[in-house]
Amino acid sequence: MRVLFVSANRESVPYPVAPLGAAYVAGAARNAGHEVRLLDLCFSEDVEGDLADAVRQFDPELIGLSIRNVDNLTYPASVSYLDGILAAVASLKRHANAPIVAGGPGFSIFPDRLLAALDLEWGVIGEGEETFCILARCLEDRREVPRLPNLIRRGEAARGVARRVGRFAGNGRPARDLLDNARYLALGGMANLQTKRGCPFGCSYCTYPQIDGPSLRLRPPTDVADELAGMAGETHIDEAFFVDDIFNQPHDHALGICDAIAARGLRIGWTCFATPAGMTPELARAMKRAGCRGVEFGADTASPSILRALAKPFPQEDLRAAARACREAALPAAYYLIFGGPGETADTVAETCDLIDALRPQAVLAFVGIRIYPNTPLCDVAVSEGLIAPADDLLRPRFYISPGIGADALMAAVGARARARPNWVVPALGIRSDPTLLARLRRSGRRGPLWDLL
Ligand code: B12
Repeated sequence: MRVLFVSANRESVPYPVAPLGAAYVAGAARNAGHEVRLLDLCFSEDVEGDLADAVRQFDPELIGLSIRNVDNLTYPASVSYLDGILAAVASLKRHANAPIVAGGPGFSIFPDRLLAALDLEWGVIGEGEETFCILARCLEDRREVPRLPNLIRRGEAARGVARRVGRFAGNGRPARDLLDNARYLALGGMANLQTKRGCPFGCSYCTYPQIDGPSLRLRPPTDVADELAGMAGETHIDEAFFVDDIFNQPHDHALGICDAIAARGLRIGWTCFATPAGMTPELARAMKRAGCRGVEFGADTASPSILRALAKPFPQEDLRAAARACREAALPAAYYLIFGGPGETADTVAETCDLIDALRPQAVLAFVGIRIYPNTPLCDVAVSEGLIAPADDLLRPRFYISPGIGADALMAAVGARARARPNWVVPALGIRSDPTLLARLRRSGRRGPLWDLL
């Protein structure tokens, strides 16, 4: 079967991100015997024309649409990408007769809602490889499609869909030859790869377990190091980002990955998301040895009461211990903060800022207001506090800000702290996140995490 994959993402902030998820599913489809192409709309200057050309040249029998982002998560400078996605789908329908199957992280948060909005029959929630290939085979053979894990059909409720918990990507690799690596690298993007899938934590606002499933599926460390070596060798990638929800859990798996990378002696720098929970000095040293240029901790807050309100899986003390571990290993550490959670007040904001100062971070990336996603405990809190109504459509971004402080006072408090510190980035308030500065940094030829370049 001729399968055309289309990656709808066109965002270039903080830098353009290659469609790794689509490349994984395309790789699996190719391994299953299908002929595949990938149209990446990221750099397209004429979306309608490029879609029409791709359809005319390839005449696809099936289309896989990858929806990574639906909005930019940034209050008050919120941007929804929905209109662009709707236009791409309308254009695909105009030019092609083939069925369109949607998937991707953005899709997986709103599967039933997006199938209805886009008027599509099929979608895949989370990991796509195996489900997409079985669906493709059924459609090709004109057989009835059985109920499959991760597969959702228009009109079905996402809650009723069983989730796949098997092997990581069926042990396949992404079809990296379909990605325009040179272009992404030239624009300062970090190449992406993954060591595991799944997130076992239950942070109250977060979508990761919904997208990747709550059960961890780990890759053998040598397999990851081989892939990284291949990326360095074949495509001259010198900076990578581990796109795991959390790199440093389970601890010994992360340690194994670092040891396997160090044993290869690769000259490739990398960055990752991590949790302060269980971050040991041993792991920080191993990460440094393996080429880690910096670690981005998803702290969200440092106030004990807000840590509890957000159901973060660590106490404040873990933040101190993680910072100590990184400092001793000379591993730069940045902290993501999200201000405005349930119970936030001027005092808890100050508490967070004071502790973060004490950690002497390399950088702080702060957001104000928390994106409310459906089927999360935070959504229930927002409903119970009357901030949203149960029937509100959350596909268009809505944000939670604690009534205990309010949006204006929160932005003033965070803005004052951030402006007084040279290493705080607050995209919502335009603090050290001016798009022209970011673009200049990206093109400067210096590589690595942008916060390290600031
Ligand atoms: C790592 C990451 C980043 C890194 C990326 C680094 C890099 N070099 O790649 C950084 C920090 C740069 C980043 C930035 C942003 N991110 Co981000 N990011 C993630 C994260 C944690 C993982 C994404 C990933 O690569 N996964 C690994 C790949 C292999 O998996 P996948 O894409 O999900 O693909 C699988 C399935 O989805 C499915 N699939 C994918 N495509 C298709 C297609 C078909 C047809 C099918 C059937 C299946 C399918 O199968 C794939 C393989 O199993 C996700 C959260 C998450 N758990 O998904 C957020 C996430 C994708 N990001 C999000 C957002 C919003 C952003 C930003 C806009 C934030 C901002 N304002 O800066 C930017 C946008 C950047 C850009 N240019 O697009 C949101 C998107 C949801 C939304 N509200 O729109 C997410 C979901 C986080 C969240 N809060 O919920 N991000």
